[in-house]
Amino acid sequence: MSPIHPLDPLTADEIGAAAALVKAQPGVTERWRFASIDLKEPRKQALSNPERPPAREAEIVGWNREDGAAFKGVVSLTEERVLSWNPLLPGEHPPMTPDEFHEIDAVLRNEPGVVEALNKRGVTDMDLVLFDTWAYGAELVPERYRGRRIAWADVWHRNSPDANPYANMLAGLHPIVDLNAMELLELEDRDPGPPPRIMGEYAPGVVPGLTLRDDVKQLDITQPDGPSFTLDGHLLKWQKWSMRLGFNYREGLVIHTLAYNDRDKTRKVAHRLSFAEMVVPYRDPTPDHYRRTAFDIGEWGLGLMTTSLELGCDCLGEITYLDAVLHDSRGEPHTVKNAICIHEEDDGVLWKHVDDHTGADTRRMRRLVVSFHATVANYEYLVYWRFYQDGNIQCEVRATGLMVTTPFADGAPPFGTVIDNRTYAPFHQHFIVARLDLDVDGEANTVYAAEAAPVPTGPDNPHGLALTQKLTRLRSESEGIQDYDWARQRTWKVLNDNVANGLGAPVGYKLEASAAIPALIDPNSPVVRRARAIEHTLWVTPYNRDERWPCGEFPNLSVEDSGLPVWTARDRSIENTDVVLWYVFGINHVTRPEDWPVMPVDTVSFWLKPVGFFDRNPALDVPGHDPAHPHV
Ligand SMILES: [Cu+2]
Repeated sequence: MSPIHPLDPLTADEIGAAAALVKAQPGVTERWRFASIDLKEPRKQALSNPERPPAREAEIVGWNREDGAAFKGVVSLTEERVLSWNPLLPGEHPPMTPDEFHEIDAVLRNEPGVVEALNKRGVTDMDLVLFDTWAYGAELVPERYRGRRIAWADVWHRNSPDANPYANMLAGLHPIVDLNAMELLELEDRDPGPPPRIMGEYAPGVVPGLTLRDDVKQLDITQPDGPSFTLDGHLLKWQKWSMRLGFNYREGLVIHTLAYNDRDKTRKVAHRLSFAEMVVPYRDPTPDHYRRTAFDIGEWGLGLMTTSLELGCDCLGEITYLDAVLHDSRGEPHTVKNAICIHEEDDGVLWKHVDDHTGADTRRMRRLVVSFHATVANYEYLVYWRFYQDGNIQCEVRATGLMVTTPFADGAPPFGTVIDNRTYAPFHQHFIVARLDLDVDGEANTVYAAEAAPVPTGPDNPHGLALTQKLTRLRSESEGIQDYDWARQRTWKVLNDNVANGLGAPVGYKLEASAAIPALIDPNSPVVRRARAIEHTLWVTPYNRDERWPCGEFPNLSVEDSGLPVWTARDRSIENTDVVLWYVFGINHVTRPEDWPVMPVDTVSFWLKPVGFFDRNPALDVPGHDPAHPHV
């Protein structure tokens, strides 16, 4: 075992020790719950001297179920003491916890009023019922329940124990619950009319008349000599790339201290890459859906929703797994086995030319893939960070799982697509905010908007074909708020003006704005007020260790986005300094019949690519198929 590195996630022992320190505080009783116990990451400067590692600290959010009083604090694991323990601000609520999801399910299925409502609809076997609890935005909470730890739920019914749990929404039936009192506050019960007859099954055993294809031959991926990467603790090295892997309850996988070894020099590319928020508003104002906006990271936590990966299904080939250590709401640690998958893939041709004299020169591309999968109730998000031999970095997200669908009585609402008999799937969007703390050859970076600029026809351009590139230096946070511009093919270059490449130009990486989606929503709507971050493709801030959550630290039951719009209102300088890019991308999910009853992956990605970081193609040294014959 290698010693703990300052960026390693908390171990089970550390989580237990952190919880014990808080529980020993006066007034912290059995009625307390913990939403998060996470590494308080050291400042960048504190990492510079490996001889003197910074103290291990944990950040904890907990609350008292008795009165709802919530606190946040920091404990020193090195000194074994509580450093701070302060109340949250009014209106701030700790995120939802998986334990509450399960506890309220147990309450609801034994609640006489709920059982009676289900019986009225012909549902008598409670084992076939799923209570799916969602968080609220504060503005949509009924006045009489304001200030409570309140949530609402859908009720779903499966046809048999093996059947799709999300096939049949019991439309119109929505418990409203208090998660501190763990009680039903009221039951919305509207008559949706008779349920439609549908085929909502995806598992072979329950899909009627399904014949599996018989022309799929075996496909094996083997690496008899093992993979070309090494993993030492959380330090991952592959060819010229190196990085440290982190993991936490909220973001899931984190890529730390990413560097590329260039001619025996370790050149930093990024200090930290992660997903900081995900906002999923359903764009359907009908009674079953108007509250349905999920903050899958801020309310629920991608880390807490991370599931174990299975060899041969989730990952194919020579796989190395890393476990993740998380905790429950009582502060007890537990391990998610095989939470992170590391492997390398063949990815087709890297470069090629066929010469009349020397023949073909072809190099095959390899990529290193670090991935994790999160199941957020009905939906799955599969996240892949990919590192390429030519310095490219790709971040891909695959959305799959089970859509929210709803029966209708007569006339499909225009806010979705009909996907089965009298059943529609509401339109919705998945906005993901990636937090990209790039440090291109050091911290002093500047972001430039780069646009294709066609030159008007004139004496110097008589045929009207000239094209130039326009670079706009983004000097302050207000200038750093950027939108994608298809007409100008806008990208963003992160340049280090203090380091020149061999051509005399500043070294850099660019962010290619693929998968950017516009908000397409009234800026005054309650959803946007909670998630102003989704209104733009890119935000740029100067690095601040405490600025982590673009829609605010506590989106659960929030009114306003207290993250990016508040920080950037100061309009700080972002020139020649340590910048953080916040990239908003995702899926504008106009639902399809083909997404039913289980959705084939919908794939989106964005790229970070070197621009002048190298002087020429850095992958000339990738060996060919047969090194004895260099042109083969
Ligand atoms: Cu979707």
